[in-house]
Amino acid sequence: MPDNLLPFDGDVSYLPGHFSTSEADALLVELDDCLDWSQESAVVFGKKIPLPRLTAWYGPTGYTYSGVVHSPHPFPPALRRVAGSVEQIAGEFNCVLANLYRDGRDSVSWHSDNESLWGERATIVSLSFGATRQFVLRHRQTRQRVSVDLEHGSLLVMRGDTQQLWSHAIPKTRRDVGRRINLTLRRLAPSKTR
Ligand SMILES: O=C(O)CCC(=O)C(=O)O
Ligand SMILES: [Mn+2]
Repeated sequence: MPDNLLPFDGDVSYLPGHFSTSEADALLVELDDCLDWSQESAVVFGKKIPLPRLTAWYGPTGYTYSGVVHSPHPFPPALRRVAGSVEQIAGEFNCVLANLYRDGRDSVSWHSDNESLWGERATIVSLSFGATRQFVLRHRQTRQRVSVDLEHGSLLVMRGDTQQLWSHAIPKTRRDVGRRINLTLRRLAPSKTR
């Protein structure tokens, strides 16, 4: 595995070119087409706010966050292939949260993927297709920042205490960027599969 990008309190590694350009080109088209994208809204202080991106959820059970309810969905063939491609590196995954950033106005705000669904010290794999976007990590206590540009066909693995001690975000950008699809692969904690 490549070097840890974090200076302390977690483990994030970045692997550009996990997929070749032609494989990533084909997956970008296939995922755009076959995933069941929807415009969800989050409830913030009692108000429904549309998320600044489209999302799709695949997994054996439903998933709820910020009041967004995703019903259970089995993996389509493209997601089975993608999950298979990371098994050697990070093990098996049974859930995917997919994000579609239509342009630079789409984003994901500061958060950690630290829900009990994923268990403690969860490993989360993130795959990127399409436009390069900046991914920023911020230490929850020291506010120290680390950023990495997530390129077409790249893989990012977050492990250990990363979700407990760091937050992450994809900021909006004024640059004229095209569509980007991100897949976050997650594993349900054993106690949550029933
Ligand atoms: O788009 C990305 O690279 C990050 C998405 C993310 O953090 C999430 O879905 O939890
Ligand atoms: Mn996340």
